[in-house]
Parts: sequence; structure tokens; C-alpha cells
Amino acid sequence: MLAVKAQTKRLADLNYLVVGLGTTGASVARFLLGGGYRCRVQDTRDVPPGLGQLRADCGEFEFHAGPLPADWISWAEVLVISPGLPVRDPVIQDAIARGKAVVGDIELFAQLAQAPVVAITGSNGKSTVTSLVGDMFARAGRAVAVGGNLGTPALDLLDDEADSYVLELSSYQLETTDSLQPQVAAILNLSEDHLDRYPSYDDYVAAKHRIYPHAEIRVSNADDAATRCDVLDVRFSLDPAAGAEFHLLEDQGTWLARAGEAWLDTRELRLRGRHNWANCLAAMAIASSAGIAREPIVAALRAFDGIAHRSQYVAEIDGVEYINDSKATNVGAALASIEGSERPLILIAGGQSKGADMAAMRDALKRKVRCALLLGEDAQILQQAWQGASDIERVADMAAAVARAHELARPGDCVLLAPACASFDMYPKFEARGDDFMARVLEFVHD
Ligand code: UMA
Ligand code: ADP
Repeated sequence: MLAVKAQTKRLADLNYLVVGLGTTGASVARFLLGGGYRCRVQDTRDVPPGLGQLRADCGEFEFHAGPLPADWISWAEVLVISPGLPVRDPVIQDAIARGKAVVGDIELFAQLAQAPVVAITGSNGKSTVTSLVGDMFARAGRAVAVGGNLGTPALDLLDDEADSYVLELSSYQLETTDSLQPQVAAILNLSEDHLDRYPSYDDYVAAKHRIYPHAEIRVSNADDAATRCDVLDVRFSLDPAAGAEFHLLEDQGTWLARAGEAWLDTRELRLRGRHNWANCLAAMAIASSAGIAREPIVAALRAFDGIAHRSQYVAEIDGVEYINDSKATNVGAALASIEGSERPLILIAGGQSKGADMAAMRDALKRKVRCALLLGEDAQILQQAWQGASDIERVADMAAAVARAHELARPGDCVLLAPACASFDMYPKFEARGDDFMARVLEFVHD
């Protein structure tokens, strides 16, 4: 990762109100305070996660814990809102009506970044593809900075020596961004997510499509019509016959290919599952569109070992495989994970279902899952949606889930954590949920 440099004043000289002090809010406040801008910070929580570190980095600053004070909104000219907060909140809408600019961190980043930006969104596979593309750029010798909704927040990536940025962007970040003009923009796939935050699925899709209009080159998924923007986009597809530029090729094995030219045998990949072949093809399309040559692209694909908490192998105990896919936080991701498994499954699922239609998983459950162990806030919703599709048991917590899975699993089975839900009811983030699962599994490992 490139070093963060002292920021020079490059934004307009305005009063900035940072709304929300999580990872993003802390990076925004650090940037603004470090650049000498007039900046106040608010969060509804008494001790928000970013507060301690920000004080350590920047010393004292004006901070308010609790609802946004009306006089602070009056004082502000720009509200920089955290992605975890809804722009549809009446207080934010009222601020907009009063002429305040409401932006997110990516908007500030877009106004400041000097190097070309590759922007990647989609419902699933964003982190995998963003990491892959970053590796491809690095292997091509580029001074690339990688982050956004993954890892390092965008403003912390800013560096005058970076020659390119590769950003994972969420729908929340896109809906508060207007100035971004990506060199390459991609929507990987679209399926239901975050319906607790959007009035309808169409509104969620529309937020994702904000990535395209100002992009030089647009990459879309030929297998998913909702990702398409116009006839000029660069397309990838798992279907060899779809006519996409980046596609699978069957020739004594299955190859990742470009326009009929076989680039890499999928047996050489360390990533597992067809959804990851789609991710590889997407990364090839994106990196090629940004001018990266075939050799570093193939080298990166061959070496890529996946990211923690995404279909991560944990252990094999008494012939039972344990896989941590804590990042499967929605139905589409959990489905890909279940379909990708060749073994009968004991599935651990549950958490916050975000208004999704859980019944969409019934068919896969019937075919692949011997027993679903349900935990978390919306366990009852999942149980109702899945009744009759597989055996179902409710468990109190992750320790109980893993212990019960260990009892139920037979040699040749797989115990899969693919929750189809967010983790925030039980954990600070999905990584903590995955860590908990792995720690409980490792308690059963014996010599
Ligand atoms: N919150 C409050 N009060 C506040 C502000 C926030 O209660 O005043 C709550 C929010 O409702 C939310 C939580 O705090 O439940 C975190 O919100 P946040 O805006 O502070 O989030 P950050 O810590 O800045 O993390 C965000 C992304 N999270 C979200 O968009 C919810 C992180 O993506 C991202 O890595 C980080 O910025 C850096 O860019 C995580 C995520 O779940 C992985 N993203 C969603 C996804 O991938 O599906 C969009
Ligand atoms: P994101 O950043 O969009 O959440 P990740 O790369 O972190 O995506 O993958 C999260 C989970 O989504 C994976 O663990 C897997 O279960 C699922 N997944 C990954 N790629 C795809 C894909 N192309 N289609 C459907 N599901 C996928």
C-alpha cells in the first residue's frame, strides 16, 4: 500500500460537517483536519469506532455524539455523509432542501485524485475482482493504490505518486458521488441486497448504474442483462457462445479466454467455483480495458489465492471440510457458495436478512443442504422461508452452531458458513463472524 502523504488544500474553502465516524468518517475527518479545513464531526453513537484513532492522529476537534444538531447543519456548507447512513433520512433530505451539499468520501476523492481510476461495483464478487485487478496492475509494474469499500478507505489512498487507483464501490458510495470519471467502470452482477435501505430493487440497481455515465470504458456481464448499459460495453460471460469478448472456452478442459484465444486453463486457478471463473473473466476484461498486458494478467490469476472470509478453507476434520464464507452476506452470494460446493452441506446461516426474499434459496437447499443451522436476529424469517426444503435447527450462537454441525456432519460432508445475512446483530463486522466460526472449528481439530 502506498504511504499517505500530508494533504495540501485542494478542496473549496467551506464548512464541512462529517456525518458518521466509522472507518469512512474517520478517513474523511483525518483528511479535512489534516488539510486545515473547517470541520466538525458528528455520530449518533457515544463512542463511535473511529473516535479514539482520530483523536490520536489529529488531536482535539469539534465532535458531537447524538442526533445532528440543527445549528451544526446551519453552520455547514457541505455534509460528508458515511455510507452506513441513509441519504433518505428526513434530516439529510431537509439539509439538501436547504441548499446544503451532501456528498460521500468518494466524491471528495474524485475531486482530488490525479491518476486514472478503475471503479468496480456489483452485488457480489467486488472484493475478489478488485483485489485481482490490483494484483494485475502491480504485476504490470504500476504504482497502484487499491481500496474503497474494501480495505483502505479511498481518501487514505490518495498519493501523488500513485499512477492508478482501483476502487471497490458500494451502492451507498455511488449514490453520494457525482464527479467520478472512471477510466474503466464495471458492474459485475446484480441481485437483491440492501433492501432495508432502498424503497425498491430498482432503486438499488439505479444506484449501481451511477458508476457508468461518466466512464470512458464500461465493463458488463453478458450473463446478467441488468448490468448492461449500452451496445458499446466490453463484456464477459461464462457462456462460450454468448459472443462476449472475455469468455470461457472448452478445449480439452475449460479455459479463460479472450476473443477465442485461450489464456489460462481453469485447472491452474487456486480459486474455486464457477462464480470465481466469472470474477476472473471480469478482472481480465477490466485490466485489459485499462491497458494491462496479457502476461501480468495471467500471472496474477494463476497466483491469486482468494481473500479471507470468502469461501475460505478452514480445516478438514474426520473427513468433513469446514469452509468460512462469512462474506456471503446476501442471497446471491450464499447461493453461489452453496452451488459451488461438490459435497453435501451442513449450512450455518442467519443474521440480518435486510428485507431479502429468502425463499429464493429453497431449491438450492433442497438439492445441496442436509441441515441448515440458523442463528441471529432473523433466524425465524429464514426458518419460515426454508421450511420443508431441508432439515432446519435453531442454534443460540456460533459456538452452538459449530458444535451441532460437528455432531451432524458425516465424512464427505462440508460444513459451510454462508449466512445470506449481514452480521451486525451479533458482531461488529463480517470478519469477526468469520473469525468466531474459524476459532470454534479449530477447537475440534485433533492430532
Ligand atoms: N452508524 C451509526 N451512527 C452513525 C454512523 C453510523 O449507528 O452516526 C452505523 C451505521 O448505521 C452502520 C455502521 O454504523 O450500521 C457502520 O456505518 P459507517 O458508515 O460508519 O461504515 P464504515 O465503518 O465507514 O464502513 C464503510 C462500509 N460499510 C458500510 O457501507 C455499511 C464498509 O464496507 C467499508 O469497508 C468502509 O466504509 C470503508 O470504505 C463494509 C460493508 O458492509 C464491508 N459494505 C456494504 C457491502 O459491501 O455490502 C455496503
Ligand atoms: P463483495 O465484495 O461484492 O461482497 P466478495 O468478493 O467479497 O464480494 O465475495 C463475497 C461472497 O460473494 C463470496 O464469499 C461468495 O460467496 C460470493 N460471490 C463471489 N463472487 C460471486 C459472483 N461472481 N457471483 C455470485 N456470488 C459471488
